[in-house]
Amino acid sequence: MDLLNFNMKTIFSQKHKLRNSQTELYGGQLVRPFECLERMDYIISSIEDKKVGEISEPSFCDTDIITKIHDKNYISFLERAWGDWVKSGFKGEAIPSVWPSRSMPSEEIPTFIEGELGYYCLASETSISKGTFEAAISSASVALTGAKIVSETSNAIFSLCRPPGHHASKNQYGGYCFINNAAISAQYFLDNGAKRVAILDVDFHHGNGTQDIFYDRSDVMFLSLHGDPKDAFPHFLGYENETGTGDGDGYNFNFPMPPNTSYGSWSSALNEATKKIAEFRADALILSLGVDTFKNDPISFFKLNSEDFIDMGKRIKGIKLPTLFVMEGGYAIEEIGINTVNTLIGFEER
Ligand code: OKP
Ligand code: ZN
Repeated sequence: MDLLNFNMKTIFSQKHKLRNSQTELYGGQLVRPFECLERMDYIISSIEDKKVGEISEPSFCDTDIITKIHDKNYISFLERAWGDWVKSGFKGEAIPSVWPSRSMPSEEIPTFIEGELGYYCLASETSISKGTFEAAISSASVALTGAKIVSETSNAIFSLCRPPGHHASKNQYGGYCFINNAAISAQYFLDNGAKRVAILDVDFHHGNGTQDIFYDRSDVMFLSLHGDPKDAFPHFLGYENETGTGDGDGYNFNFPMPPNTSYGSWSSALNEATKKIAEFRADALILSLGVDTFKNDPISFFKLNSEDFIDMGKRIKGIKLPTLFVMEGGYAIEEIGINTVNTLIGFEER
């Protein structure tokens, strides 16, 4: 008796709830974060409604892989940041207020928490609160468990990560991201037999962290479709002329698109990206899946409809590679479930 309509397994940890920040600096006010824990409830209930497949807890994590991607001092900063902030007597959540900007290019790492926050943070909307590090590690374990299964079985897996990861660089957090779940998964594939891995980032925002991590490497191709950084977060990376450096030259592709882009032109860019992945002869694909390209997303400006995500899933299936889906953004929370699941269903339908 098969009660499932599809057979895509989801990895998910309840520990994401440890990330429950109450403040996001937005438009000069402290608001409830867009990246909230209810996002997961909507996705889980759509997975159950559409009978996408079984949902299981992560069973694997590896700090060595995490520190192949992120600097050790960055990870230990994340681990102690909340405690140090509280010890310093601050009352709110931890938000940086000063940065090593262009006119202060010293490489020294400050020792006081306010200076450290500016050093290790790339954007101030992301407050650090109690439990943030523990949730980020659980999110990493969701990604790595998925990567392990894909690597062992070649079956597609959905790693339902929260917090997301694609803005986290080697040594900076921000854009709601702390550990780069897609990047550590790519490293897992490479350490377990893959020669080349492609990371395709379809979140509305440019995956600056993933780009930074692999910019000088030819074993991971990074491709990102996103809102033009002239108009959209993260603003300071994601232009078309960023093609990689050193060994990585020719292995980075950005497809920035203007406000009001709809699925017609978006999917043309996807087709171009798909061709690059085929030429690269990747052994595995990681899809950084954000559904904030949706027309009603409150912080984004593309115009995808819910049905478009089904077609997106079909085209990703057409790449014909062992695929790990890693959850990134999506803030129209009423529709985040259906948009995410439509992508998975489009991939699973023949
Ligand atoms: C994280 B992910 C919009 C401000 C945007 C941060 C967005 C982080 C997005 N006015 N602030 O890529 O979905
Ligand atoms: Zn996003």
